[in-house]
Amino acid sequence: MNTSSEQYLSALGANQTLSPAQLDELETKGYVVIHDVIDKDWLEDMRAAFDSLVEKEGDNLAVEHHQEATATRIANMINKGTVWEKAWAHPLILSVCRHIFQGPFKVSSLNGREALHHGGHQPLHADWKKPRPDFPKVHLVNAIIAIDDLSAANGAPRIIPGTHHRPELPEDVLADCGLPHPDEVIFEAPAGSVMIYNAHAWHGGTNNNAGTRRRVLHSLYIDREDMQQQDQRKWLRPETASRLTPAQKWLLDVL
Ligand SMILES: O=C(O)CCC(=O)C(=O)O
Repeated sequence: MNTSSEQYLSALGANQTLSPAQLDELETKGYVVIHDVIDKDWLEDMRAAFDSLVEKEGDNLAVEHHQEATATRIANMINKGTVWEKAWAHPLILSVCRHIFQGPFKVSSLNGREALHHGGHQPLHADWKKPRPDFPKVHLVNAIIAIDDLSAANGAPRIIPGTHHRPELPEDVLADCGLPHPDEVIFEAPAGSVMIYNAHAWHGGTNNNAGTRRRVLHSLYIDREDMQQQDQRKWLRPETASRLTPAQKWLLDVL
């Protein structure tokens, strides 16, 4: 990590100490779950902002990324409200990213997702699909932020511990990535919790059978040498740029 990256990460507060248990989970399982990251008032603001974006964008929802038949998605949230800034630039999330990447990184995208009633199931997948001649280098880290309580009944995400250590994609080795996996763990957690994971680990959304709200944010980070999912040099709006600190601009790679 060069000096300027170190300085920007320090300015962002990405130097929090992780506990030995968290470090062990990141190494062995590939993810860590942290509760009470987002407080009640902030959650209320996020819920209201999420729903108002859904209403406002209608059929155009997630056109900047991709739409999903049985889940609501919102893309490019970096440019859709101040309430999200504290999420993609959250010091604790960035501290975990820093540990997983072990090198400079940037924001790749900030998206919202909600599995609809009876929908939302996804095949197990890794977020990085390209070849990995540099395995085990980490290209992607994701933070799934629970805006609502997440449960097995309402379509919480599943993850297969330890698969961040595997160079293969699940579709290369599993007969059917859509089936339940014997080792899967469901990210069941109260609103305000965050699961931060090495996004080479196999994971996916599950079905929202209960039909209760299960809004989440996907705050995705990528190695600084790689291409962002949503190129912020293209998408950054002047009003977003005007309120960002130099360190936040560095994190979005728009300096
Ligand atoms: O929101 C979730 O349940 C996980 C979704 C996911 O893994 C994805 O959209 O790639």
